[in-house]
Amino acid sequence: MSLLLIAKNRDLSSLKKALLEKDPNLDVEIWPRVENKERVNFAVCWNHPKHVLDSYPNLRAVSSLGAGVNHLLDDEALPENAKICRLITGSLKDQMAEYILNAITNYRLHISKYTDQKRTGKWEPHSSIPKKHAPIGIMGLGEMGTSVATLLLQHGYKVNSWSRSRKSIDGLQSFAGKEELSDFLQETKILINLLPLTDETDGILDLELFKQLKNPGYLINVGRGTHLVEEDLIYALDTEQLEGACLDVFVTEPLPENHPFWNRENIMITPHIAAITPAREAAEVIVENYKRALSGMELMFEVDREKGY
Ligand code: NDP
Ligand code: OXD
Repeated sequence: MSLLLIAKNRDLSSLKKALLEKDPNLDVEIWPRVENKERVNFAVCWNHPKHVLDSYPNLRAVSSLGAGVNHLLDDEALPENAKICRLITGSLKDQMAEYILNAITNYRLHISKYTDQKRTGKWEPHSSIPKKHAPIGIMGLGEMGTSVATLLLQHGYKVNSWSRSRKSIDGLQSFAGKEELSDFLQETKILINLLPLTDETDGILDLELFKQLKNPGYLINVGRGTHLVEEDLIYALDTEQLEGACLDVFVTEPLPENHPFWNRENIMITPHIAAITPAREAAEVIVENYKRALSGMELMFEVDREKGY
């Protein structure tokens, strides 16, 4: 029995080391050097080459090496009977909350304007946006969204959320379902996308949606690149429906050199780093799920294939 790690362009040696520290009896292999494919029962994948899973006949479960699973569910070779799970850890949730708080503070205090001004030696103060004029809307109130909402509420922000089912968190106004999306948007100035990528949410961040925000809105996209219709963002910025955006995920990653986003002062860009699973914590969850998969138990953070998250 063995556990396989598969990722393109990613060094998996520290994860292998952490797994063996957690359980020295594990047999851990790193793709593509796999001795006996029939022995592999559990695979951990991040942007794996499509169809590579075809050649492992005894897979009981496949785990994402992150919180998102769209890269797994997109793969037609995903074994039908294997369970699917994802990696959620305490520090992943903390990192995401810190990233978002920081992005909001940067926007309200105009930090990127001052960074630009420093380049040209310009001394020009800007009035910061008071918290009470910056209601926040979080799309997706799952593991990540809940952590973000909790921190923002602690910092005195007005927070709304939008999800499929209604949530109950002290101080938060929860909107649910398609029929309440417009009401949610009309209550929101700073929009945070933390939805999973599914057929229903692909392309959801478009001009029609931006138009409904309190004007001008601000967008933070940390979900997936294709949630956003990129040309609609440019149009919304040009027509001042949006004042700016902070983007961590893109349709094409790495963001191509000649992409128009690079030259926009009001778009903050980070290279998909909002929250990264630390190897030691990842190992804890993977080992637990590996054991559960071998004994046929329900997995931690198991994914519902029908829902797509
Ligand atoms: P969860 O599965 O825990 O939560 C998803 C949330 O989205 C739930 O609240 C769910 O509603 C809601 N949702 C799903 N579909 C719809 C829909 N059609 N309409 C309304 N609401 C919907 O996901 P996580 O919080 O763990 O992660 C979310 C995403 O964040 C990941 O899929 C990944 O893409 C991204 N991510 C990005 C990272 C980065 O570094 N940039 C790091 C980690 C995650 P309900 O609760 O009612 O089911
Ligand atoms: C994730 C991510 O899904 O890093 O964890 O995007």
